[in-house]
Amino acid sequence: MASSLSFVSLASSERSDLNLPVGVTDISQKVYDLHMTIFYICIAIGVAVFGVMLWAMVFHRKSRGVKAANFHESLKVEVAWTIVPFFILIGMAVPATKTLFEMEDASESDISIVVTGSQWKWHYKYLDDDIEFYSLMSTPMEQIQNKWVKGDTYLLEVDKPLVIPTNRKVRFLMTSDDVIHSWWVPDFAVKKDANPGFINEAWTRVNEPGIYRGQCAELCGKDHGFMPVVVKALPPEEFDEWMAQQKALKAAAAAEEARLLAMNMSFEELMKEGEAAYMGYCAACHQANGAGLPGVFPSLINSPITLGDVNGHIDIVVNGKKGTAMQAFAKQMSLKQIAAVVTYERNAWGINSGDLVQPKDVHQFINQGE
Ligand SMILES: [Cu+2]
Repeated sequence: MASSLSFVSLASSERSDLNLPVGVTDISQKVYDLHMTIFYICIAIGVAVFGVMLWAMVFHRKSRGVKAANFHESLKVEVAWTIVPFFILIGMAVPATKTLFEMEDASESDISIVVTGSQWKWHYKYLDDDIEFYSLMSTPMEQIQNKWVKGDTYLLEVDKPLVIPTNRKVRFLMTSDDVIHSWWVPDFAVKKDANPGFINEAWTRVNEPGIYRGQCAELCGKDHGFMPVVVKALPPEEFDEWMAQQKALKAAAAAEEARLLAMNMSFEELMKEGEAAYMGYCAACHQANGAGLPGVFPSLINSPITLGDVNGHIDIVVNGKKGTAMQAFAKQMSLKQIAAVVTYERNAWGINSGDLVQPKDVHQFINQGE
């Protein structure tokens, strides 16, 4: 009884741990229907074959005194067991081929996205809009190391999901930077290998807005289990808004960077900005007079940092010093503030080295490793 109940729920429920998901696209629905059709055909064949076998074993067994028939080369039987499977296979192949052709037809798409796998992250590039970004798993290390309680989306969460519109045909162009990966989102019925040097096509048209999760489905190295796929499907108007926002953010970041890198600040300007930044970020520890607190926070006057190599000075502000209270300020301060504070510390409190550090110098330092 229990097994027949679970069989019913297996066939009818939308979400089952035992069966394929129905998904949220017409194709995923077709794949699901196809899968169920074949499944029922298999059940029918199984019941028929084992039924005849059991019937023969029970009612025609030797202990009942039944004598085995003794015939050879029955034309009727041989024709039947050739013709019947032939029609069964044709019956399965026709709908399967139709669905496969549809899955492969990425033509007349509304938008195209290049999906590039690399060890161990996904990169998405919207071809029509010149927007691109990496999508990295965001599950904290502490959960993986069993130090924190694992969330519902453990190993299936990313910092920046792929965003696509609903009700539009989205074409994916899959490729890879290194080894073979496979981009897989079960709810879309899309699973396609991403091969280095090749481009594979796939497509989807999502009916329901929502967040859909998948994984890399090709064993691609030690962190294969740590490159999830997360897709956010937005209604078309919201997608267009999101895209406009991405473009505005990109333009703003480029303009600010270009402005900063093109300018040379004067010594006075750097000292003024530097003093303000110093008071804001540094004086709490190193004190307003740069003398620090003996035994607790080092003095900056007569220090090997402020008197030494400029790059070493930029380094300690940008990257901090591990194991000490000196933080990395790269993400807290702007390029301009870092340049100004380094200039200030090299010219205040009677040091007067005359060194000028410009935002572009800090930029160059930060990017030299790339
Ligand atoms: Cu992979």
